[in-house]
Amino acid sequence: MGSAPGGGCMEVPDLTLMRRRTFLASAFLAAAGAAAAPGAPSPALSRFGACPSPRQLAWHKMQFDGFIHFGMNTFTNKEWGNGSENPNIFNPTHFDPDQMVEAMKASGMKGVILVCKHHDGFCLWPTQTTRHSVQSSRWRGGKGNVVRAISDAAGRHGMKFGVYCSPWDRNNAAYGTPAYLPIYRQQLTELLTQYGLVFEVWFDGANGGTGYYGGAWGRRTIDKRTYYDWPRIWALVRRLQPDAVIFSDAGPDVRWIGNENGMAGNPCWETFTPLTAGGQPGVPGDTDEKTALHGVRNGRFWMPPECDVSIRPGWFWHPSQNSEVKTPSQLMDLYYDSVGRGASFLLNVPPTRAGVLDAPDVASLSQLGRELRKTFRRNLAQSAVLSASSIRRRDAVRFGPRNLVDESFSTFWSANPIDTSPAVYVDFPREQQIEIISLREAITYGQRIGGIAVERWDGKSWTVLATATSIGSQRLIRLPAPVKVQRLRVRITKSEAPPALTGLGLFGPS
Ligand code: FUL
Repeated sequence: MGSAPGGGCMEVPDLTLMRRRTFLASAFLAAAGAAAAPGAPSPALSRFGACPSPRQLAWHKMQFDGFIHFGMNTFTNKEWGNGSENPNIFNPTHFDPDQMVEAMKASGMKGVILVCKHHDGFCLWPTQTTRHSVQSSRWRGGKGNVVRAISDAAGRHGMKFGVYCSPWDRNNAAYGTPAYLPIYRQQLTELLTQYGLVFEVWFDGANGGTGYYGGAWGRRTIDKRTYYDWPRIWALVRRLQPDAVIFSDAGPDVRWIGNENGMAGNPCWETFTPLTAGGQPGVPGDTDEKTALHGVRNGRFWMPPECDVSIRPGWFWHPSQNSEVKTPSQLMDLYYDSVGRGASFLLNVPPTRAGVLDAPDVASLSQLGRELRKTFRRNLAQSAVLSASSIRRRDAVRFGPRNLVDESFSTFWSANPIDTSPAVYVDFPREQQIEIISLREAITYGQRIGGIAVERWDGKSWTVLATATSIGSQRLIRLPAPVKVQRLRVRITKSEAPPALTGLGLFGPS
């Protein structure tokens, strides 16, 4: 018995494996011999396929954000206003942005995206582009600014801030004509220049139709692909907020998952080729929902999915839905079905007419946060001996399995390119109970892994506890029941390039 190249773990007495190890060991030595002189920097791992941009990498780290739908509909008890609403109706009596942001933060969210203008066209900030805004409401004598208040509160509580500004505007007289386009760009310009750093700009896909455009009821039909001149809008966002990701049905940076249930498909690839838009990214309202649900293996673009869903049946607050607030356990399931499949989870929590989050919603958020903290409190893998079937360049510092548990996204374990069955071994000093397994790929280098098996050593042989295909930014596996293990391995069963994993988490029952 020897130790695996990562050092530390007991070898499995399997002859085939031992033969392969011997072969691998000599191959490593040969590779090491061919390497540059000692002290010379080794080249970085080469990237595979479409890879994330720095702004996408920063977004991937957030994983869980809040959405706020608040506006005219809150007061009219509707989901879609038609553009004829009287601005005076908007009058929250106890508006408290800190209460909202604090409750969201308590759930584990990292950012908050505010619907600054919904399809009814009412602007929650004092825009120069229309009178149909908070300026014309009696709220705070027309001096209120919801965008300012929420963005400031986000800043105070260490949350990032994002904006949604509906392209469709059922109030604007110019909607559907070329004259609306500079108005819309001006609205975006105001939002992207006056409220600090924005982490995400959310472009909704609902487009064109009936409304009270300029006061007269009518239908305005537009071509969603050409009308808005999206390339010009993307360029504007890039210029004003270079670090913000742009969300729409098909990117360019983040794609819609294709449903409003908060669930990603399984598998779910971070890469995508938006075929409905002629293979090009970035047309809101234009996607193939079935394909978006799973993404496209080796797709043309790194375009990770976002799963949006409301904590209530509606996006806006309706008193009749007070008893339909999702429970902490439903929210936990959604977390596993989104974050746990490499997507981000965007959970809408709509404020009441008073301008606060409602008690049942706050209770669910706080319980969810407690549950998440409890579940992921202690990574048992940190106290285990970690080893690997092989280590890239035999450089255990840069590429060894210890990097899997250091909580850094920039260090990772990578196998030697000639390792045909790469695996990481986990040896606990004492038997442990595990229930949740977390894996993260080093996605800077692309989505490489296409299959893994988590196996438990029962003293004689390996038994499979779980398998998965896509990993990406994170894969969370919940075992049906806690399992006792002393020795475990994560075997990469399929990979398009030498695998590179940045995180391995093993969590017991909470
Ligand atoms: C949809 C909109 O029509 C809904 O009202 C909501 O804003 C949701 C997030 O996106 O397309």
